[in-house]
Amino acid sequence: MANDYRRMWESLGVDLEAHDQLLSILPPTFGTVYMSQENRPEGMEYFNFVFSEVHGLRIQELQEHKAKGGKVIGAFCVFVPEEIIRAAGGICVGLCSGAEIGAAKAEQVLPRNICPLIKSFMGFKLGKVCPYFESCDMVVGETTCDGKKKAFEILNDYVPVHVLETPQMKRDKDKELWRSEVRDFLAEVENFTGNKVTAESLRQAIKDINGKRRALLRLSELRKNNPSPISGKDCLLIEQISMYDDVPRFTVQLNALCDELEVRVKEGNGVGKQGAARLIVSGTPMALPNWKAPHVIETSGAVIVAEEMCTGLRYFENLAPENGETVNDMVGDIAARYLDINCACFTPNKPRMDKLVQLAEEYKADGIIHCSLAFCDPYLVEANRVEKALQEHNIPLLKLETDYGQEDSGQIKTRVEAFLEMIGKK
Ligand code: BJ8
Repeated sequence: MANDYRRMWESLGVDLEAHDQLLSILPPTFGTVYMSQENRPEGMEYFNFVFSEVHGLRIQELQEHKAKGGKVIGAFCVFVPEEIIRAAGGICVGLCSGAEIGAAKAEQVLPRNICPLIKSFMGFKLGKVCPYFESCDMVVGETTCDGKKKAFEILNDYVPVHVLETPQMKRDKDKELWRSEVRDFLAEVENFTGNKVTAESLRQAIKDINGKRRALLRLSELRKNNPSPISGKDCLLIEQISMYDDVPRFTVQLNALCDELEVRVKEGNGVGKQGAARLIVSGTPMALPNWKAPHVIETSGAVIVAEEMCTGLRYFENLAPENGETVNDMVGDIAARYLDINCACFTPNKPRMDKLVQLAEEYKADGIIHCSLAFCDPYLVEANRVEKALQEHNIPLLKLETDYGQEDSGQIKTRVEAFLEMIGKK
């Protein structure tokens, strides 16, 4: 089987040597971060399996889809309306960009001091290390931040990129611009896949994606219990996998895990020590395999109960209505649903502050850790507004700025421990 996979990667044009290096890091890291946890729910088996097959089975499924004439479309942002891709018979995969691979190659076309997520996606593409990237017939970019916006021009030299113009404000004229962008995207996807999006296929795709988001919401709700029945690290893994796994299969498996967690809640069977700090993490997305900060936080004795991030609540907290009559109606509904995402690219972004205060109360959180990638201006600057809002509500906050290297793990641990001591949870 391993040989078959190697042949498959080779046929995709993956650089096998660089890919071997990536694969030599992933399993040990996964073992240290995930398999070392105690009292994990049995339902995590499926997600362990999906991760163990990260470049195997799922890639094979994508190839089978392509062999039948289907298209694979990559996305870097939760603004990409995956309902539309699905309705046109395409498969949408979230491209990870969570590892420091191919940095030297990326720096040939990008400045050194740029957000690690941007450097990572360019490094993955130029280094040909990611079979997902190499499976993509098209990539969808967006204009959320300047770094990404300009990097997509360069990426377009290597793979066709369709860029969605995401507004920076949420006024009526911005809503109209975004609606027209979503409409154009639908036409582009129809053209690219050769499949017409019908009212029926779009309604079904909305239902399917809502099903996935509902299962993720159900998982979130269960974490409101004290003790939480599952670790934050496990939930982050599930949220990361939700971006690329088969939609109906993922939904079934996650609901089965939630059934198990409901029993755990009834039995008072939770993770973490009695009285452990309950923390929310907020900030830039943590793309696979970026588990550094959650690992440090949870091995310091706290339990993460929610992620106010795009690998987290921002991805699934809003649903599109399922009763649209026409394609046009549903495009409007989808556009509205996506514009409700509280990304720091918006100004002002008060709904994000309100949401954080609300989440702290709902999840009975002892504090919030704001975790931003280095050189990410939107989140690093917005951390000031977050701090102000949380101070007004006496919610303790720790601000972290980090990248994909492991060098600062010790320093982060010291700061997390000091924070836990400050809030009386150490
Ligand atoms: S909706 S958070 S997924 S843009 S970390 S590349 S912002 S410099 S990732 Fe994001 Fe969409 Fe917003 Fe979510 Fe730029 Fe910042 Fe890098 Fe970022």
